[in-house]
Amino acid sequence: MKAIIFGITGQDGSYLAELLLKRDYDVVGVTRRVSIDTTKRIAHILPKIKIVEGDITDAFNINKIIEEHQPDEIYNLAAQSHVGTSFSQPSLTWDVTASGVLNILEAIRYSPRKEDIKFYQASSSEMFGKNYTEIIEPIFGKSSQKYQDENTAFLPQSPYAIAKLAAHHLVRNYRDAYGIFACSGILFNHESERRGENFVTRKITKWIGEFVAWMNYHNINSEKLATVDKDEVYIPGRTDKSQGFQFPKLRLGNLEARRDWGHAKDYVQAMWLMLQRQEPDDYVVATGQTHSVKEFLKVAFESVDIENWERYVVIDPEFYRAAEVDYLLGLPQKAKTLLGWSPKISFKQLAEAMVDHDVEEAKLRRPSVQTV
Ligand code: NAP
Ligand code: G4F
Repeated sequence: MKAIIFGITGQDGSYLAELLLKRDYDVVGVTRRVSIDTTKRIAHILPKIKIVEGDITDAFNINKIIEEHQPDEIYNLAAQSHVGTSFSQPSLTWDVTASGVLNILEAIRYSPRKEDIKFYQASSSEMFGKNYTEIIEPIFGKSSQKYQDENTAFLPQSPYAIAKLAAHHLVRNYRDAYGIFACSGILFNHESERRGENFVTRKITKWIGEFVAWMNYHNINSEKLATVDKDEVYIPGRTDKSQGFQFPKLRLGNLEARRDWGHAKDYVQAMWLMLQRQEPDDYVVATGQTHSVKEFLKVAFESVDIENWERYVVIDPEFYRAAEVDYLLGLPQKAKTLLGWSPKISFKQLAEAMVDHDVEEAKLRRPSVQTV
């Protein structure tokens, strides 16, 4: 079997490539021409995959790649995937996240191998935006009666979500109109040790890693930090800023937003399973639990024995969005029943694994211990 992955250098692309290699696929990964190396996440498997240069906004290029490599499966994970950025770069977001998908679908539509190609599109829970389904009887114990599933109407709140929704409808339309085996996975937030550093979970765990390394470097613990300034943390009695005795606080936006967070490793499994079915379809992929950004902060800080995360966080309006998605909780019943899929890694395990990873990584950057 041969698969093409668009977006192989991203978080999900790297895990999916690992999964496909384990299943003996020939993997072709499409990467953009950029001025620096973007293959950090796939460095360990590079010798086993074929890398080709391509950009999904270039229709001719995409067509050529698909014709040349004759894939059995195509996974489109490429996108301008940051919701906040989509407000400042809506046009680029549209070109990549919506039009790019059309380019791939058109290439499949006119391919002489159309019948032999299965296509996966990375749709998003952001498409639900402000909407949810509400039921009278609790379905998740006492936690909530509001959820999103395949029957919930979409109400997108950002240029990113609107582009994803356009792509989602294109996939359905090309499936119905031209008989293409095309599936959309409506994936809720999934994170990992490889998550992009400007998404909220990784931003938090990266900060914790650096902070722990800084405390170790000065041989202190968080209780010793009696002086906490508006924007920075100080070591008492050591106020000479040039000596690095201060550390900038973590600057975040809306801490009340709730997300259904899972681990990316679990979620790429669902992508593959969708393409192994007899019939193409769309599936919600989620954990069925929702947590606020505050809850993530609490679990992440507690994993390095810091109880009072509030002391180290500054609310910065820069990170508020023009329109917010307040609540996401996915009901993955269809994926469970038809794909036999369920997540293995819990919210707490996810946060702890990310913190552990970032603490270790920061240690390598700041290895020595100074005694204050
Ligand atoms: P990511 O880490 O941001 O990766 C995005 C990938 O797209 C990168 O490989 C990037 O390449 C590539 N890309 C961007 N523009 C491109 C272009 N014009 N042509 C070709 N490739 C391009 O995203 P992710 O978290 O892995 O998510 C994978 C997909 O799932 C995305 O489509 C995302 O929108 C969607 N999704 C993600 C989540 C989530 O929680 N992670 C949830 C739902 C849906 P560079 O390395 O060169 O930038
Ligand atoms: O981590 P986020 O940037 O993820 P968001 O916006 O939910 O989008 C991610 O998940 C989607 C699936 O639902 C994907 F489709 C999309 O590609 C991406 O992977 O933000 C999560 C929440 C938001 O409510 C945001 O306002 O965290 C809040 N937040 C608070 N402070 C922040 C920050 N988000 C970021 N990125 N940075 C902050 O400082």
